[in-house]
Amino acid sequence: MPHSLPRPAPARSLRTPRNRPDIRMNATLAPAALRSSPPAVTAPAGRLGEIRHDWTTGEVEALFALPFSDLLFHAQRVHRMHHAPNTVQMSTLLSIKTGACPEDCAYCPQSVRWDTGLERERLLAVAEVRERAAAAKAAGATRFCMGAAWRSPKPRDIEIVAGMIREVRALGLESCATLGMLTPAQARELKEAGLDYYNHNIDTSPEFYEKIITTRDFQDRLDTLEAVREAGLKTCCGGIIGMGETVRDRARMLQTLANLPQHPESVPINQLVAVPGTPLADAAKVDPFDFVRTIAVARLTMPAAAVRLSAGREQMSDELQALAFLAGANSIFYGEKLLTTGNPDVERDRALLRRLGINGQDVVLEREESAGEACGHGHDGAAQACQGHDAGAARA
Ligand code: SAM
Ligand code: DTB
Ligand code: SF4
Repeated sequence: MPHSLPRPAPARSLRTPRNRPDIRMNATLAPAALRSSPPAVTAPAGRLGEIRHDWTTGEVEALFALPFSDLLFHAQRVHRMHHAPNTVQMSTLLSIKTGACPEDCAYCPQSVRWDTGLERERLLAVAEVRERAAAAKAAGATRFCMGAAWRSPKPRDIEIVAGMIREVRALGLESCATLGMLTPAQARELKEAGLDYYNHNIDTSPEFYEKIITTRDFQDRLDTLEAVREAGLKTCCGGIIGMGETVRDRARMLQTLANLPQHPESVPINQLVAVPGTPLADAAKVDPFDFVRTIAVARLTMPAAAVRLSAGREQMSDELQALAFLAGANSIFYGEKLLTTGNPDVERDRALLRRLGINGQDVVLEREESAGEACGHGHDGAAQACQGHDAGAARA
């Protein structure tokens, strides 16, 4: 196995500061007081930035244990090897079927087991979904994610959702769905309808899972993820921080994701939204720096994935979100609502992104991309930012 940093991906024109000197201070130039100090940055391993699937728990825990600034430095460096800096992908969520879910997920306001005062709603009509997707596009989102409070969809549900996916794609948006467990045949049906991403979170470590959900097991989640992959869909898979898990659980969750045969293209890191009525309503708050550490470790263990600063942003300061972007987050949920709980309003997000000099990411839908008609900038990957468009893509 190589023990040096891999070269940046050659096909992408990222603004990696290749010509700049290493920031470690040359001993002869350093002020006297610093001369005997150890190097400013201690690399935890020589393979950072490499796409790996053999992470040990100890290695991931060691990343969590790094001094905060060292961890963020490494994460930002790896981020720039694989991604356009200052670019964030924006997805808008819509709950297409709300509440009365038979599962017992302890964090979820939509479980029928908890009295959260949530009003249940039937599956929305395709026309309404189309309207909401068009509004999301007009506001600047590039992906539309449809979520349903199901354990698993029925055949008729899949037919209707397939119609929604077709409408979303016809608007020029990427499509994502999260509908619970899928059979391989259902995953293929969704792919045929034009679905780009399937969201299915492992939520936490294999060990902590049964403390949070008893109506399905960790292997059920992995089985659906495999069906989704087999169907040729991109996966969106992450978890929740703040449910009473240990740092080891966070490490084990990220290790599990990083050691999948293929990394998820998208890794949502949710901070628990503690909803009154759920068993986790009074869960202890996460130290914000520990949340940022989790983002950084996701970036380091899955260098090419989009890491989403996901649920919980409404409760975060602008400064904390900026730190999360520095740690390698490059995707957000955009729009006033997540599924049933709040999210920052678009004006606040636009202002924040503008203040930070962050652009919304442009996408070229896969089918258009292969035809090479959409922008003429020669993209090499469906979800890659178009550098040629970046300047004009500032939705903020
Ligand atoms: N029912 C489907 C399932 O569980 O896969 C799809 C919808 S479910 C709401 C999607 C994800 O939302 C969950 O896996 C969980 O990670 C996240 N989620 C749900 N409630 C949350 C909360 N209160 N705080 C943070 N994330 C939450
Ligand atoms: C994900 O990881 N987070 C989103 C999305 N995938 C479906 C959902 C967050 C839900 C937060 C609680 C709610 O709004 O109901
Ligand atoms: Fe149902 Fe999904 Fe909520 Fe669990 S997370 S209760 S499966 S909607």
